[in-house]
Amino acid sequence: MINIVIFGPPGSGKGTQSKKIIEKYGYTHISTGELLRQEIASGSELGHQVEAIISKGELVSDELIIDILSNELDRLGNVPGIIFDGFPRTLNQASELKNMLSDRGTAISALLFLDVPHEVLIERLLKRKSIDGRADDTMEVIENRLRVYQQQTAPVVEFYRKQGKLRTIDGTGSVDEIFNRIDKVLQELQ
Ligand code: B4P
Repeated sequence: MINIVIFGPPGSGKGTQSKKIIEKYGYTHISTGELLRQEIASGSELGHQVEAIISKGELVSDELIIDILSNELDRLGNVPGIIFDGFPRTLNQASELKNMLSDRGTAISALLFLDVPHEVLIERLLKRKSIDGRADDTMEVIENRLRVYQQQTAPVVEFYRKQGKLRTIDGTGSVDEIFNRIDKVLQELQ
């Protein structure tokens, strides 16, 4: 079983590249951002709580997201491969993921780190705001999401570097150019 983490700051193209990977390799996509947006759309009490956090650009609690992810893994059962998109976002989530996968007899194969400069991230997210109107894509919230990323999420890279699983991908250029770089790494893992 191949388990990939697609990783990078907000707007680095995790969701965009995940779609391309799934098309070619047929892996199962788990996007914690999508799972949270579904919870919000359901109108549940939990969804209201989640909405208040996401709209400020903060992370939801590790406890909540680990719970959601663990349920999702149980629901999926045995699949040939998984792309974790937007998870882990803290060191605690990274070590919990290691335990959850080891309990299921598997492990992360590689973390693909999409490396994109700050100004390109802001440009992409503001463009998405004008197309999709996502509530957390306003300038103020984007700045906070990038701050939260630097403080809480960026250290996750070291966790995987130490295990020899870090693969850094130049995340600039066209969607297809970036995918070709990712594809080379994935072919080595097959
Ligand atoms: P996510 O849904 O993961 O949002 P993201 O980081 O903004 O998205 P991504 O990097 O996937 O960007 P995309 O491909 O869409 O999370 C949303 C929120 O949920 C978080 O802020 C947090 O509050 C919460 N959350 C999620 N997971 C959590 C966790 N584990 N723990 C706690 N909280 C959690 O690309 C962005 C834009 O760029 C798109 O419009 C795309 O079209 C464009 N783009 C992509 N590639 C491009 C390219 N090469 N050139 C030009 N444009 C490009």
